[in-house]
Amino acid sequence: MITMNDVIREGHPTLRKKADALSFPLDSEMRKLAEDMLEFLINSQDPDMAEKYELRPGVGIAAPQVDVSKRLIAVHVPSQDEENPDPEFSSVLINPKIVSHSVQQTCLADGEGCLSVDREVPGYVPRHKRVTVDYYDLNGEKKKVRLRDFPAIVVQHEIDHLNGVMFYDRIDPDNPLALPDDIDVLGTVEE
Ligand code: 4LI
Ligand code: NI
Repeated sequence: MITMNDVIREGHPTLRKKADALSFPLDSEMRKLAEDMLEFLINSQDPDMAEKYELRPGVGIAAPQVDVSKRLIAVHVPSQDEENPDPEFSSVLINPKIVSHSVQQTCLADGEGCLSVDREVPGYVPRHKRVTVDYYDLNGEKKKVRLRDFPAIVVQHEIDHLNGVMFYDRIDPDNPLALPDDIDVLGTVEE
């Protein structure tokens, strides 16, 4: 299983590389990696597993974060709705591509965290509020998904990793807490 020891941290050159596209059929090693990445996220969100294995909770992870420079991400965003036991979005996405997005932007009120960044970086990270993403699943089937708000932010953060981009590259260096006009802030009482 994947633990924090497998996760490379900022400063490692792999995090700044553009990852390579995958081709199908996936080999068994890549398939296993994809399954392990999704399992890591699920474990990291389980209080007992997280404590036992010292996992930091995450909702997204990209293959370059485990030093595999391939275009593969896993996302597991739990439902906030108590009535609904299904996760809001849980998938492995291979060769993901944002094919369209809203003009409207959003950002997290408390900023973004990253499994590869062991410090708090204050500042708003502007993201598209809605995205349409084309990708392939583990079986090589072509998929299209429309996401908004938190799941959309997570997928954008993870696709950035495939392009060597860190979330803090998107924070305004002169004024980290300046908000672009008309941005919608997620996780505030107005939500
Ligand atoms: C425990 C169990 C407050 C601070 C609020 C925790 C289950 C920050 C937010 C979680 C923040 C779960 C998250 C991300 C932020 C902050 C990621 C807690 C795990 C909230 C996910 C990739 C950015 C994603 C909202 C510096 C490791 N995740 N919080 N950002 N959660 N989580 N990101 N921001 N301020 N990062 O981190 O997985 S996109 Cl689900
Ligand atoms: Ni990250």
